[in-house]
Amino acid sequence: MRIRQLSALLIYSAPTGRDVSPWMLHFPIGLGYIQAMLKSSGIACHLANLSGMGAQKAAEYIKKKNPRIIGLSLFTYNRKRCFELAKIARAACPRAIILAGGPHATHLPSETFKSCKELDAIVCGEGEAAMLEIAKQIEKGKDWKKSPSLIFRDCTKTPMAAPIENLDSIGIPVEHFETDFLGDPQQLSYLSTSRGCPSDCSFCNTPEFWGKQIRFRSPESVMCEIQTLWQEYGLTYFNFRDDTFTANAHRVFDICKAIKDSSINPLWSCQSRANMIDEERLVAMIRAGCEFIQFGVEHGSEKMLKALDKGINLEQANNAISLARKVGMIVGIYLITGIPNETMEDVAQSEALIEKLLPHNVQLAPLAVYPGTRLYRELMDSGAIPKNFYSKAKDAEVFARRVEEGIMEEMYSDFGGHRRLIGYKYANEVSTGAGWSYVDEHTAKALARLQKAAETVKPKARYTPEDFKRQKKLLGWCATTNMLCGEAAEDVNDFLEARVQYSEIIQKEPQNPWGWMKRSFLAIKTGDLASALQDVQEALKIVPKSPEALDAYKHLIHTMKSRKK
Ligand code: B12
Ligand code: SF4
Repeated sequence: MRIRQLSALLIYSAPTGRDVSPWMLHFPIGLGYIQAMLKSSGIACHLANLSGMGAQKAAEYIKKKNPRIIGLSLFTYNRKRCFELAKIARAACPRAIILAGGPHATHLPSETFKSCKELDAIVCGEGEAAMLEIAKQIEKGKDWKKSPSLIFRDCTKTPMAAPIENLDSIGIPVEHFETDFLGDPQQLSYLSTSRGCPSDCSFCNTPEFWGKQIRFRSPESVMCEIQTLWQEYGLTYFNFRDDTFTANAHRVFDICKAIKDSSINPLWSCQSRANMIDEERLVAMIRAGCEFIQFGVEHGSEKMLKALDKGINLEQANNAISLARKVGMIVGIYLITGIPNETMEDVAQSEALIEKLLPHNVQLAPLAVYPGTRLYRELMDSGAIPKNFYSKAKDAEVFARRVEEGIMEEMYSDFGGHRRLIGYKYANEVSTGAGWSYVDEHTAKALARLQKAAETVKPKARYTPEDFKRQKKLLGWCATTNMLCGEAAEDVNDFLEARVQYSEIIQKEPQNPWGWMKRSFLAIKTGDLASALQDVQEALKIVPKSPEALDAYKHLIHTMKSRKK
């Protein structure tokens, strides 16, 4: 198929600077899906991650690409950077059509137009069908403004495109990649294999953005993506980031079977809901390499769960986590605090929940107000947040229980017996990954208490040798369990036991790179560099492009050479 002149340049850009989380720099794979759709219809499309790039360099880059359409991916956390970029893009390519898509633009179009005078239109919701139509019309020299899913500055809209029923028809991003400044290939390990969520949590925009009907990619398409990433980028660990990966039991079994039947042995993680999991699914998942599962438990108080419309209760949370612990996965939970009307008694219930459920990992966050959520609308209707809330707010993420400024506290230190002022810190300051926000005193205290509870529970949450024995009896041979058992042994410096566990993986599954890699990393730790080199070379025979194995190999060669000198 003939690829024509560059039709679309799709850009992501996140702010960089003080304490910005590396997650901010992840290129949104949504743009990869749009590229896949355009390119498979013969429309040239390029992706670029301009995060952290200076204005002049960005302008030069965009000018050189000279695209007909410039598409910007607009999330709440990158909105300010995106608006700056639109200005740069307009100056660089005065005749280009500048479009924005993504959750922030979709849910807050008037605020977005007000903050960004360079935008020609916003593409609402799912972007592929709309972008394909726009690009086609432009190629034909016709009026693109009649394409679906558009909203214009004067508030006129075109009808929404129907949701794409067959997600496989879009194509797989990595098979079409043409990118600049993509950065670390490990970010491609985040997979999106479904769209939509049947639940209705008050703080989440997914139901409004993607709809309550879940659409799934087929297991074949998912497997093809994993295999391509394995071969092309050497990825051996994948993160399913579907809102609820486990929603459809049959699909879970099919994906697990496809992984087991394939010639590769990836490890992976996923996210689930406490009411959409059972032992059968968990057993199939861990056997197929799922070592880490996260549940959106959110709170330890039934009253707060209701306030969040979470649609699960504590019994379900308890049951799901007990089952995940029974099969032996590493278990993570998400918890929210700083909910309007939440009291310290409610927070104490979340602490008790942590102690009872024994999660290995707790992701703690103050309740944030995102556009497209019921929480946003309720706070707006009650006057708790102003109309142009997000264009005014200087921070990336705005919390439900916030204060405008933190309380500045002086910090002192002792120098030779003299107390000296060494600087200032802001009390109640919370890093949002893209900047800083201030939460009220209740939220700050709750965060500190829960953080402490999460730390305190860690040693108790660890699986014991008896736990591993029980898990092995339940599962039979399972390389994932051996790996976790080896890691647990390493944690208590029982390197001999760790080696036994990894060696058994090698013996039973010589084609599984994880046995070789783990044993090699262990040997590096214990100083047995010759064995480490042998093992990592075996791993590289299986996954020649593995970034971790290549790093270890280079490190070993370098260290061994310098020791010889
Ligand atoms: C995977 C994921 C991540 C991964 C990112 C991996 C990656 N490389 O993409 C990780 C774990 C790093 C992550 C982190 C965070 N995430 Co996140 N994440 C998701 C998740 C679960 C899936 C994203 C995805 O792949 N979706 C599928 C693709 C197809 O959708 P998409 O990217 O939105 O793109 C489509 C449309 O938006 C639109 N579109 C997007 N851009 C453009 C541009 C143009 C020009 C057009 C025409 C169309 C268009 O068309 C695309 C194709 O249909 C979503 C929830 C969800 N279901 O979408 C949350 C979500 C995007 N994350 C969210 C948040 C808040 C975060 C964090 C801030 C969380 C935190 N507190 O730390 C961080 C930091 C953000 C960052 N930059 O990384 C929010 C964003 C809300 C908002 N209004 O901005 C979401 C929507 C979750 C939610 N429901 O609240 N996240
Ligand atoms: S938080 Fe999770 S379960 Fe709740 S609506 Fe959003 S995606 Fe669905």
